Amino acid sequence: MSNPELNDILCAIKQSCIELYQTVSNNNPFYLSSPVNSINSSSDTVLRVDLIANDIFHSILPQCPHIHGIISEEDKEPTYFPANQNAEYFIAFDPIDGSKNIENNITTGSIFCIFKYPYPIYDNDKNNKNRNEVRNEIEINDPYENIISDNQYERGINSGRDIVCAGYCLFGAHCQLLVSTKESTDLFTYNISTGLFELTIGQISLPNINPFYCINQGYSYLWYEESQLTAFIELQMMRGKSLRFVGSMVADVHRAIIKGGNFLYPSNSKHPNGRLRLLYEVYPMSFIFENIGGVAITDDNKPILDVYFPENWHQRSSILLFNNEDYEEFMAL
Ligand code: FDP
Repeated sequence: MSNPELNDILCAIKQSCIELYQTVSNNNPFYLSSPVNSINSSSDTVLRVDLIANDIFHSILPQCPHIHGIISEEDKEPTYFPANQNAEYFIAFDPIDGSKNIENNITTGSIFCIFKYPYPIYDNDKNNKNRNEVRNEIEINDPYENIISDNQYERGINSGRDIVCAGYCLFGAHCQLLVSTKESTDLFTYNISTGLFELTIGQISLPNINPFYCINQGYSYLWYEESQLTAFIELQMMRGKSLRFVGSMVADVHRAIIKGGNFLYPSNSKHPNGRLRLLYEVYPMSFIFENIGGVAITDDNKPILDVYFPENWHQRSSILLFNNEDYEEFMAL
């Protein structure tokens, strides 16, 4: 990577992922998946491995001088590092996605996205101007009713378009890291004997084949009737496509990236705003999908990366990830 600061940040993320991979591999899965009697800020039951994973990232990331602050799905609010006051990057991450799959030995993974502040921290005029412009625009035409909190906009982040790098690390039969920037999306596999991530596939682009569709179809009783989504699923079934749903978003999205197909997690009557979290799951996967030639939209057809940075750190969102062929079919319905 040509940006030395991003390189340093990725080194810290890699180090965290390796430590987490070793922890997951070396501990009893039933111990890791035991609940710790608490609910996190996203209202999910917290498992021991969620806490362990979060602690690992929290202990390693502050050591990188380019990181101004971080927030994870397990945190109530962001942590800012006083020693890195003038740093320009902010990281949102899901320390271990799919953690409910740990006890049955199914792939889980860490997901992250790195925002670069549009303006340096000392440029308050620009930051205020930017914030006010966004606020006016929202008041005029925002159908999503997202209100901007001054706190989150103090450094000028507007939306997912301010992400400069995103990726995930899979903990499965192999430990694999996917890193995506506007320039390139590359997949690396961890080599236990060298202790390094080695390049497996460079310059990934999305396969234009659709052997599978991927959705939790068990929730079809909660879907909105006669929607574009239900019509699309009927089409998949009529065509005899195979259904795949691992139940770890990170593994389901990875399959679509490597073997083709889509990933669909729509809103429903139980989760009218969607189920997955915008900052920790939805933005990063959308950034990756766009970079490799795919499309990422909400179920009312808004490009996800255009959705304003959330007022609530744990805001949920619907997410539909398509390759071009699937997208065209969906839009024609
Ligand atoms: P998990 O709670 O195990 O972390 O992040 C939420 C998530 O997993 C996703 O990885 C996964 O796609 C989804 O939950 C599965 O939830 P449902 O079984 O309710 O669809």
